[in-house]
Amino acid sequence: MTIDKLETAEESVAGNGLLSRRLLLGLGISGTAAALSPNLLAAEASRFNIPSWSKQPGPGPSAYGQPSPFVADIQRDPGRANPLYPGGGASRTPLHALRGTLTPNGLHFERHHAGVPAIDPAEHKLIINGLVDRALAFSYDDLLRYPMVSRIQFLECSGNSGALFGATPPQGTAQSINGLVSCAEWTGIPLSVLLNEAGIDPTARWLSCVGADAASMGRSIPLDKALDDVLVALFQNGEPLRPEQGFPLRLFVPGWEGNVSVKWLTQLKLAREPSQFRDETSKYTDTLADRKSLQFSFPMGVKSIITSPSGKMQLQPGLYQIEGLAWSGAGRIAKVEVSADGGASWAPAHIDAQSGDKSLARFRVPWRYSGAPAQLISRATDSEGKLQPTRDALLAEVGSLAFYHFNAQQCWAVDNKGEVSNAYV
Ligand SMILES: Nc1nc2c(c(=O)[nH]1)N[C@H]1C(S)=C(S)[C@@H](COP(=O)(O)O)O[C@H]1N2
Ligand SMILES: [Mo]
Repeated sequence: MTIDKLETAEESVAGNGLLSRRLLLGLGISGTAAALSPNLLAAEASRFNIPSWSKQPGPGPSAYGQPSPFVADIQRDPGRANPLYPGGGASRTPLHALRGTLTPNGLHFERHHAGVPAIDPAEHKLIINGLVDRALAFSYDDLLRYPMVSRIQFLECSGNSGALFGATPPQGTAQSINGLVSCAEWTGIPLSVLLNEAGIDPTARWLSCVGADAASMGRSIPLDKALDDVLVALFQNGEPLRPEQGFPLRLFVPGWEGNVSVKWLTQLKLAREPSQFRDETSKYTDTLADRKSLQFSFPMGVKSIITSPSGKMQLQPGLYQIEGLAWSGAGRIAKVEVSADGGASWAPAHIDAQSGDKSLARFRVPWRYSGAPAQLISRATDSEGKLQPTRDALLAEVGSLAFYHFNAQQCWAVDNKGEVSNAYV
């Protein structure tokens, strides 16, 4: 099928080149792949060229696999170390370079307040005390004997995309602006099992959770959430947690800001009140316009980002897949819409397999870039019917002193030279 014939199969569904998602679903439209990669070679041209790697055996099996050296540039972005804050900082997931919905363990984002402790699991204990019938101490081996459950769920730092609160649009990539979100299969013991084993005093309302890192990171979570769906996670995508993610064990609090998923977990203390830890008073509170602070804004709002095309990419006129990720702390993603004209009109995106509640969903929609300027925006709706707000609506609600929990619609502007940059609309 020639490209000309394909044009007739392209069904416009919204302004500035957005096409029906049917184009990407393989519904008998041959030639779509060729239109997406205009440099596709005819098979004859390369048929007799036997590459060197086909002529002799390669190295044999290895003890622990590594990514191909040809994709060695797909890396976390750890930013610059701050000597005043040893071990502190974050590294971001290269969202623009990945596909699917799971983040490989080596590329899961990191956020550490005092670096990664080198914990010997044989020396580590998880203690449950406070308002319990009997205080308990679990070794790593004790915990490994418990029945475990597995769930595919996202983790997002509440500081993710925080630069978008700034007065001028920050320039960067999907990784540098939005890369504090990842998704993994977390396997561990339901926290309720361990708390019930200690025996919960009926007056207990809160759970104080402390990590064994030098930051002694502590957070308080309401007991009803702790008993609902929180895990003491020991495995991540099938292997023991990486040290960066909290080896030997961490709390995993589905749908809530990443900070409460305390890594290197060592103590759980039941109490009547929250502990007022440093990380829930001086930090991780939302400052409102009147300079009062909202403490304990736990759930992450409904959000989506376009990962391609995204910041710093360079486009040529032609057919593209706009694709990205959507998630919500409230549950599933019900719908994602994409605009190419700054929000004037919207096309429904196709949502690829979504692993379940509070997992990342991948969406895509075909788009013909004519070479004229475009403003690409996505907006998600979750299973509770919540629509991702515009930036203006979010700012009107939380004020301009806010820093955490940015979940507004984000715009990538494509100019008439095909350069993609971040823009406010
Ligand atoms: N003990 C401890 N737990 C911690 C942190 C920390 O510095 N120390 N950082 C928190 C923050 S701010 C986030 S966003 C998540 C990040 O988890 P990750 O590094 O596995 O992505 O861990 C949380 N748990
Ligand atoms: Mo965080």
